[in-house]
Amino acid sequence: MLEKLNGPPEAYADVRGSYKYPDLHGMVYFYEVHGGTIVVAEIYGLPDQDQQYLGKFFGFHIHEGATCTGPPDEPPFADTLTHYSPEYAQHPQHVGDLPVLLSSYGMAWLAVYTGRFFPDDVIGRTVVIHDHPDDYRTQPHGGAGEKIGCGEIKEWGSQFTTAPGAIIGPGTGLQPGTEPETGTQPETGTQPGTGPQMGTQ
Ligand SMILES: [Cu+2]
Repeated sequence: MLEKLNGPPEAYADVRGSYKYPDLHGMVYFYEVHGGTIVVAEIYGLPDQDQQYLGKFFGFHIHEGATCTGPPDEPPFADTLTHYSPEYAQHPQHVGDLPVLLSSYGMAWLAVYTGRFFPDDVIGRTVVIHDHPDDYRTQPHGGAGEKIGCGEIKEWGSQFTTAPGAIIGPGTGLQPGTEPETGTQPETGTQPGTGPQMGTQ
């Protein structure tokens, strides 16, 4: 299945932190493969400052809401609602339940296969990162705590046709030089047809 990652994904989410976590950012990619989806997440700026070497675990789910918005008087990303679960299910049997992220010096990279959904099923929903690990028991959210990061899941390719300023890449609020291995390179996946470059350069 690994060769699938050399091509473009079917969907992606551009993840940003809440106002309390302005350094948090990254990308999540969704590749359709083998009756399901490979989810690849590359996230920077996770809050593990007091435990950088060991890192920390952060809850990571697909939520059913479509946007990373919410009323100003509510906790961040309230409109992401609850875990994506087309039919009633208990946690962690929601379709959108995923393994936790593990950070190291604020960075996390995760690849996981799930047969619970196809990329098409989650376009128009959101990925959410929480400040605590998921215990995979507590109802209904795994005790994962506050929503600290969020990305809206969009069809791959849509980022190339939207208005200037909406395009992923330099000048969109990402901070060049804060990502250890990329330097001044554009964020991955900015060139049509090439797909994200998973460290294959
Ligand atoms: Cu969640």
